[in-house]
Amino acid sequence: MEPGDVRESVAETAEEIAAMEVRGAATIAREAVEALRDQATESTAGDAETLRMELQTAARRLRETRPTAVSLPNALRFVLERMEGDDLESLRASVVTTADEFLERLDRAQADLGRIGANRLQDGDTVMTHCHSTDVLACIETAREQGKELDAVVKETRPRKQGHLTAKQLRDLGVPVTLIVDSAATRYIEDVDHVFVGADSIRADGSVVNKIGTRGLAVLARDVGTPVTVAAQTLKLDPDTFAGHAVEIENRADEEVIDEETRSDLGEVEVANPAFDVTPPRHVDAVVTERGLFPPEGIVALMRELYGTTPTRPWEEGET
Ligand code: RUB
Repeated sequence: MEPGDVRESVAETAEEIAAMEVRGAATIAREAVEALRDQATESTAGDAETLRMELQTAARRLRETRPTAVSLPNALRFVLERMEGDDLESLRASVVTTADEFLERLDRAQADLGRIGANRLQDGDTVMTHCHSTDVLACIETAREQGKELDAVVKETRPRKQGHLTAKQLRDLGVPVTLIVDSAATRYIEDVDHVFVGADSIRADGSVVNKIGTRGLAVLARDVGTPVTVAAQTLKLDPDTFAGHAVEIENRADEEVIDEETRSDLGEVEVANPAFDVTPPRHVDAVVTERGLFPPEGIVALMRELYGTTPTRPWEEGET
C-alpha cells in the first residue's frame, strides 16, 4: 500500500456493505468504523496530513455504499469530527481511541435501549416483526432475560428474506416463531399485541425510514389498534433532515426481485425494487432509544439536543 492509498480492507468492507453481506443500520455503522480504525493503524502515511486525507477518502468510499441508513454517515462523522493531532502518531492514536469509544457507545446504547424496550413487553405477549433489526432483538432478548414468555410472528420480508435471520435468532432466544409471507400480515395482525420494527433513519418530523413494507404494516396495525414500537438508538436520527435534506431511498437491483429466466418468461415488464419506505409519525406509537421512550413528535427536540445546529459532513472536506 502506498501512502495516500485506502487500505484494501476498507475497499472490502465497502464492497461487503454494498452487496449486503454486512447489513442492518447498526451493523454497517460498526463495520465502517472498524474499517476507519484499520486504515489508521495500518496506514503507511508519512505525516498527519496524508493520514487525514486517507481517512476522508476511506470515509467517502464507505459512505457511498448505501444511501439510506443514516447510522453510516453518523458513525463516520463521529470519528472524523473528534480525531485530533498535529503529528502522525497522535492523529493515529486519536482515531483508534475515538473508534473504540464509538464501538463501546454503540454496544451500550443497544443494551440501554433493550432495557427500555423490554418494558413495553408483558409476559405472554406476541410480537410481530419485519425485516431484521438488532435494536428490536435487543428489546426481546432483555424481556426474555427478565423471564417473560413471548411469541413472535415474523414477516419473511421480500425480496431478501431478512425475516429468516430474525426467526432464527428469536428461536435461539427461546421465542416460538410463526414465519409468514409478507402479505399474510393482515391475517395475523389481530393475533399480536405489538409490532416492533427497527429504523435506518428517523427524520426530524418523527417519520421512520425502514425496510420496505414497514409503512403498510404500521397502517395495518393502526387500523386494528395494535401499538407500533420503533426500536432505534439515537445513531439512527438523521441530523441533515433538520436542515431540510431528504432521506434518499435506495433502489436495488431487479435481480433481487426476479431471476433472468422469470424475466424472459414475463417479457417486457418494469421491475421496481425500493429497499425502504417512510412511515409517517401518525402511524408510530413510540420510538425507543437509549435515551428513553419518545413519541415520534418528540424526536425533533431530542435531535436538537444531540446535534444542535446543522452538522458538518467531514468526509466532504477533502473534496474540491
Ligand atoms: C435492514 C433494516 C433494519 C434496520 C435496523 O435493512 O431495515 O430494520 O436497518 O436494523 P437491510 P438495526 O437489510 O436492507 O440493511 O436495528 O440492526 O440497526
